[in-house]
Amino acid sequence: MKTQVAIIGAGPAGLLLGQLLHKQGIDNVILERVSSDYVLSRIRAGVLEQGFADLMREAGVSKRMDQEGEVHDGFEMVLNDRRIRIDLKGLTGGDTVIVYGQTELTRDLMAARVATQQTSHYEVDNVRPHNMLEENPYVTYEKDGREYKLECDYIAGCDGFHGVSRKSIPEDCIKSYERVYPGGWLGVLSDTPPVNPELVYVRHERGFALCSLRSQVRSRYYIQVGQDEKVEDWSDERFWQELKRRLPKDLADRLVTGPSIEKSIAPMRSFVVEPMQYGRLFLLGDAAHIVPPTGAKGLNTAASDVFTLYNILTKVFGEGRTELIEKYSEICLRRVWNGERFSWWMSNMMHKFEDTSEFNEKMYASEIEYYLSSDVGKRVIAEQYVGLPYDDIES
Ligand code: RFL
Ligand code: PHB
Repeated sequence: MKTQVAIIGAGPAGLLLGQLLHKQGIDNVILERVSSDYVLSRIRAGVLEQGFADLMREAGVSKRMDQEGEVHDGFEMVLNDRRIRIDLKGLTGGDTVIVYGQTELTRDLMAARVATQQTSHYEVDNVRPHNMLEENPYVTYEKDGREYKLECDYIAGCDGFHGVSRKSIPEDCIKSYERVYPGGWLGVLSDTPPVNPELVYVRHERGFALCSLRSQVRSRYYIQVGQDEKVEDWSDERFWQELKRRLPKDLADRLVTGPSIEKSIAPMRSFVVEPMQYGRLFLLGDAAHIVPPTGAKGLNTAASDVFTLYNILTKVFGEGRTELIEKYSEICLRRVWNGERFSWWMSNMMHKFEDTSEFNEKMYASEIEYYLSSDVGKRVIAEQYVGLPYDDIES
């Protein structure tokens, strides 16, 4: 078997890259470890930057996102029970975000792949990239007990944080940077009307809380929990009670509770690997970097990697511009570190971590008070929340 680009992983990064390459006539095959249903069962991101939405449009898969996604002009931050609005549109001169679930956009991308008869192999085992420093790389994998070899020109490692791509790079050729936060986010999805039409990020003595949504009839709520907490110990009732305690009174009073349709704990980690490539293997999305979810930057940063690789490969295959290959990591990392900084900063400002000194605790409280009391401070938050522009690959 032969293709131009072998893509490992059918998360949003792999699927979006595959669709964009297909539009340019570049053949690609996706290899995914689990079933498509399992991929769709993972409840994750909900907030899309404009750049992400534009890429979905360019890929020709934006119909449902444009119909059903909600455009949000702002969001709220709560300090000491005071609700402060970040007017994204006003502060950035017109930029907004779209609330549309990662599950839904993944579903749209999978459907487009089937409709355009592109090849994807789900439930494959033992995926391994080979010959990455040579001109003829290939990927081996097993399906139903048989071994296969997929020859290709380039390999896109879109297989998330626990994938095989990053681990295939010799340790002395990459360096990683990491902060693991003590604690995580306990999330609940419920078919209840959201407590507020816009997202609400809450800083509270008992820990962070977030009120998010998927639509006007489906809510997504999160509370910060300690690092040893287990999801089994959190009944729905206990979750709603704790959430209410962290919300300002007016929101707590009008919170509509109901049975959870999904409940899970997401860890909080900041992680970056440099460089994001090894010969003809490129790392994209969570395979190369992780952010704590506070700034809503994970999926959006994956999308900017996709934008960069897609534009580079279009010129490589279309115009023979192979020298651009070497620029991939450098271009991506500039934006990656911005997303990392913003997510780290938002996390520090809004959470209570047990390893933060009392002094730093005071500094964070003072810093976020200062930002939210100043129009310039709010603008700095707004500009980063809507997403910085993508870098031109010729720059
Ligand atoms: P994914 O989605 O993890 O997909 C990787 C795919 O690779 C497969 N795989 C393999 N396939 C073949 N062989 C192997 N050896 C393989 N190993 C793994 C996996 O099965 C999987 O299908 O990575 P990708 O595509 O880079 O996408 C990244 C995003 O999923 C992630 O950054 C976001 O979900 C993060 N995130 C958020 N990002 C945002 O931009 N906005 C948000 O509002 C937001 N909220 C969130 C989030 C992540 C969360 N969790 C659970 C970590 C909220 C939460 C709670
Ligand atoms: C979500 O709706 O899942 C969500 C929204 C904003 C975040 C993180 C998660 O910052």
